[in-house]
Amino acid sequence: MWGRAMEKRIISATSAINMTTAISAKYDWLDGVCTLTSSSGKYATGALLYGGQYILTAAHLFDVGTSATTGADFVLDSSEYTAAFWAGGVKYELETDTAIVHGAYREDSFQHDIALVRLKTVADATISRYELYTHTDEKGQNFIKVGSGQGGDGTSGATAESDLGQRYGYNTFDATGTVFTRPGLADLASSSILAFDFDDGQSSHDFFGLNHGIVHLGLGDREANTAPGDSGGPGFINGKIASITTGGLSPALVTGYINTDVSPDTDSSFGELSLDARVSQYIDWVEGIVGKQVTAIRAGYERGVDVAYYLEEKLGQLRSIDPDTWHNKTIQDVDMALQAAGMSATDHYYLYGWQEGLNPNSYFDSEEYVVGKVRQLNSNDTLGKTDWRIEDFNAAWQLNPYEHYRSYGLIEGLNPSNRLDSSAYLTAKEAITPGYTGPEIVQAFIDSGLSVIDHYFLYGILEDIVPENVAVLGVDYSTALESGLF
Ligand SMILES: [Ca+2]
Ligand SMILES: [Ca+2]
Ligand SMILES: [Ca+2]
Repeated sequence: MWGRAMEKRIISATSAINMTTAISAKYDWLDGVCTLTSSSGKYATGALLYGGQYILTAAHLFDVGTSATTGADFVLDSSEYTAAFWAGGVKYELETDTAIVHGAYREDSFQHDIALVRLKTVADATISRYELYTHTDEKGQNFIKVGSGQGGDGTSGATAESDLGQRYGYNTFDATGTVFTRPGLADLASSSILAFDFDDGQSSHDFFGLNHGIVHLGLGDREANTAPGDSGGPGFINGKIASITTGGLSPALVTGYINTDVSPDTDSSFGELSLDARVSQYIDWVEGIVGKQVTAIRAGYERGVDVAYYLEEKLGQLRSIDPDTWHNKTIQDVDMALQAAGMSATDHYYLYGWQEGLNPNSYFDSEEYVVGKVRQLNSNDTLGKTDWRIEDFNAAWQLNPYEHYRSYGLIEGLNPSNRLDSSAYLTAKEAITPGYTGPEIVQAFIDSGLSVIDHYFLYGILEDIVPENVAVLGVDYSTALESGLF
């Protein structure tokens, strides 16, 4: 179909079996990635979008011909495809009914390889939904690629037939398609393509280094490539979908390019080139069909932790401790280091981060929270004492103050930080919730197990509630901290 043995793919640089295991063990949030199988035996990959009814995937799953079109989208019956998700140890097999293929896509092109598949019914709420990465700074960023395709290794290429399970790995976006100005790959010269190469750490196999002066020798044993069956699979930056697997090819087959391939053919081996559709170029197209995406980040907000924020906090700390190692690293690198240590960012926060003085999101500040709690103890004359100090609270609680907030903050009327006035927030919620009194809203939060911060990240953002600073602090917190007096 591609003429130059263009393939669609994902393959681990190391053991495919390990990669499969790693998904379920470490990355619960990847459970919104599905395996798409057709009644005619095709298989591919997709990812569930916000709203829970549309799957983002590749256009080339569908037959739309090669003739130029008017640009109108292709609306097709997709019922031959079933979407399988694994979430919480349960397999969900969901039927699809309609595919919307981007109107600029043609079967003989690598461009505009993007489609949406609609599920017959909204997916179960336990399955993760994803937003789209809207920024255009993808070049140079590491990403996590997920797919259901063939396994193998970088030296031998894609050898193992897919078991239709999923694997993930990492790579780095080297360039957009506009880098391909020479005749051999001129048909890829598009700003709506993201390209990357499969590195084994050797300069002689660095496709972009040798051919375009974009030297990057890969991510060691985490470097991965796509393989047949991975088509449509998401590439994530910060938990958002930045790209979709289109395919790849061996530079040995391209006139005018230095061959960096370690094996003669297109087989997803080291030294090959891979191409993804660049999602940031299709935001309006997707939103026109699925609806406006919201800025709440289900995938990026877990157990009270805004993952991207927390990784930024951790990166800042690492840069101050070890600037030589970390000054030019990104939060993706931090995430990879944590994953290599066997934990997610959220796990790290609850195990270690809070003890290192890091905060889980922009609205919780453990120092400000504890000061607020101590002030309340004093003003309530708690246990007949009006000289409570921070060390008294710490001695009595001994755990992470954020866990205190999540358990008691709402009931006790405490602000999580000076940047979020809880009572102002609840008043704003009351104003847009007809039929509910303030106390009923508080009770509804408690019944749902939601802190005010949880509500904000999961719902309040959608409802246009804007957190307000605490209006009257009554005491200069920094002075109070120094003096220990409240
Ligand atoms: Ca690479
Ligand atoms: Ca490279
Ligand atoms: Ca090869």
